[in-house]
Amino acid sequence: MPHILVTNDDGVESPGLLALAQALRQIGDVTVFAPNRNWSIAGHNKTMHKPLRVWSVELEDGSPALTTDGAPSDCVALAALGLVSLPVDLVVSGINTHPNLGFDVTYSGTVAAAMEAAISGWPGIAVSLDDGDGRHWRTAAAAAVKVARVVLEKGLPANTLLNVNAPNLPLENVQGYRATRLGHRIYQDELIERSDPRGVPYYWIGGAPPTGILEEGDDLDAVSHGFVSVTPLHMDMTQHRFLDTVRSWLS
Ligand SMILES: [Mn+2]
Repeated sequence: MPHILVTNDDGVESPGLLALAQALRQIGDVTVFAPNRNWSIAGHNKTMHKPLRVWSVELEDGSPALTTDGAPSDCVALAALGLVSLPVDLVVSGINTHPNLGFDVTYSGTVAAAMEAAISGWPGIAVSLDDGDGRHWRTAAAAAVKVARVVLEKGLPANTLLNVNAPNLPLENVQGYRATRLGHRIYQDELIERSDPRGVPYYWIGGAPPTGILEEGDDLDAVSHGFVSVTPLHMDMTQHRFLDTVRSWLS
């Protein structure tokens, strides 16, 4: 059986993590190593300025897990440094409670864990569930199993990860799977100013959930039409088409 490392950014007690771990046990030996608190929207971290503690805990179904006060990406980094039994054949991060579409991937702790996997030379998959009424974990878990199965068989190119987003629908209502590119998120953030008990102002980034520009072929469009979106991401963020222009500026 392949060895699958499962992590997330919502914390070790998240029902999405449990659903993912349980589903992936169909196809591999699962080690769960996840943060002890919510790291959503915390991006890609490497904790180097403080010690990291690791504890053994149990998931709600009684299965063993490891947890830490580090970030999701720290879980993967610690695993790569030998904190779990090696080798690891695949890292799957999620199931995130909210979607990670378009620019969201740059904020996401869920995606950051899969990026850390890519940096460690392991295939990584981030799995997220769209917003909406109820939580159709089973749909996202089934998508994770399907994609993980293929990745275990075929592998991924170097420095590449997959970003999977499932629609929040009953499994039987899913329209299918689409390979997509990242879409264009529109954030509706608002500055909320309040005063603390001593009258000193503080600020919150508030506002409505993000929307986006839906374009055929992108992740936002696929999920909004009931498809599971699978976006290949690359660690090389170079804007290759702009490289010649920058070169010309410097000549
Ligand atoms: Mn999250």
